[in-house]
Amino acid sequence: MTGRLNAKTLACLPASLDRPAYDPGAHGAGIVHIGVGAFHRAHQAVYTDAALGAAGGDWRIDGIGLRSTEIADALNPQDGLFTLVERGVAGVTARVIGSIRRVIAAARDGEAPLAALTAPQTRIASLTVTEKAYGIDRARGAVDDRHPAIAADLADPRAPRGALGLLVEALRLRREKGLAPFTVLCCDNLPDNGGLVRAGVTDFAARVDPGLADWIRAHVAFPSTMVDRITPAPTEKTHAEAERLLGVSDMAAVEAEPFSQWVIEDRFSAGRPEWEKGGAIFVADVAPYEAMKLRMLNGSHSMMAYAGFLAGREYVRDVMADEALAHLVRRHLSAAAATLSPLEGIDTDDYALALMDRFANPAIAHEAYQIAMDGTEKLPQRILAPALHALRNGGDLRPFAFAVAAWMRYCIGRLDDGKTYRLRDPREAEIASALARAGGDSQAIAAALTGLPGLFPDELAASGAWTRLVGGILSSMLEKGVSQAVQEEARLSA
Ligand code: CS2
Repeated sequence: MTGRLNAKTLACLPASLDRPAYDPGAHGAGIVHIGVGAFHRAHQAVYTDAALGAAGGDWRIDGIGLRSTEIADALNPQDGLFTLVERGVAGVTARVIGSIRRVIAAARDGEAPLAALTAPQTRIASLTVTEKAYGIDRARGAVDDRHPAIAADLADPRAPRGALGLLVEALRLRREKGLAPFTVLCCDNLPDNGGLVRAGVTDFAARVDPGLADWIRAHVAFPSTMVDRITPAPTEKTHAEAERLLGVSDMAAVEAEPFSQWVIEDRFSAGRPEWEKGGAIFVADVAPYEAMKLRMLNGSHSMMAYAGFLAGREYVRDVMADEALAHLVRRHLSAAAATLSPLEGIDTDDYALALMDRFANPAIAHEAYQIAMDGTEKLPQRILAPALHALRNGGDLRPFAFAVAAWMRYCIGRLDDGKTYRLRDPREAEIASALARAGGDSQAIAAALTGLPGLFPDELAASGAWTRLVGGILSSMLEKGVSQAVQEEARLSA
């Protein structure tokens, strides 16, 4: 068979292939999801597919791509269908997912996102837009006026282009029309992600219409969630694998590890799919799960992305195959675990062992360079928060200082062999001018990057113990080269 995956060809796929246990076309949409990238397709869309199969309901997803038109062009001709390729140690399995109904490309169809968000049947607005897209200043619990999307949307709030602006305008219109609000569900790797987005949305709304902000405070639910599944960016290989398994082409296929976890606060004002049918866990308080995942999984991910990339390791699995780096990952996991409050039923040693296996998965090609991007958005919750905890409680600071020194070395944008690369960080211009002012001295570089406004907690930046560690490790990386510095670091803590 040749052709493309879609509602017609679905019936002709090989019998061995898992597919929706329901007729996708018979279910309406109840969720509008902003950010239909690979992570959403390998995570929330899969849980929703399981919920639709087990319990039915009008809970399909209308996706919104804020910038990209590619995902709409890949998924719409396929009636929203795509393949999830799961790559584990035991082999490859594939499953066709039917929970996405269509994707709106906001760049092309400016009216459609608000139309979807204000449809009476929309009961949940969820988001996976990456940390940098929100533009919320956590310390002030307010939007950051200098954020490009926030500034543009505050200037023209009736024609929003950013995630927060869209949510606020949609809620304003729903209130005006007498429609119940949707629940806002943030699925990005941010601590207290529901509380953070609530603060941003209400502050944005207050600037547009204070009465709207009061209404949002009183009526809109913002449950927090912890999302987890290692999902490398799809490549040509992903498409080729899907085509081999399906017999038809699939331009929206994604690949992921077999492991998946979703922990959600059960506070939905207008109902929700039975995501527990797909294995989601509903709890009263997500915070301890979030802290564990952000500090252990994401924290060690960031550390190994910087140190591994600089030491010439392309993928996470290559980092894990390097004895010294794998040792530093293990060290980081245990230092991060020591900063957590105990969580009933969870053993952080077991969690760390499971993470080591997940990282080492030889079937997943997860680029260190992919994880390294947006460091200034990721470090605070992944590395700096546990570092501050360690500082206050006499814990082990060195693993966190090593991660920060590796990030600083990465900010220079040049490998030890002279090859250059792009930083891909929303603050890269600021970083470049801080580095230009600092010159070549490692202490000056460390001080300049530590001084980036709002990045490091004051208490950490002011600690002599901390700055000495970071400066010392950075200088060893610059003088001896990263590979040598990694070897010595591993020996030191063996
Ligand atoms: C990674 C995450 O790219 C990154 O920063 O740390 O995307 C990570 O793979 C996921 O959070 C795993 O759930």
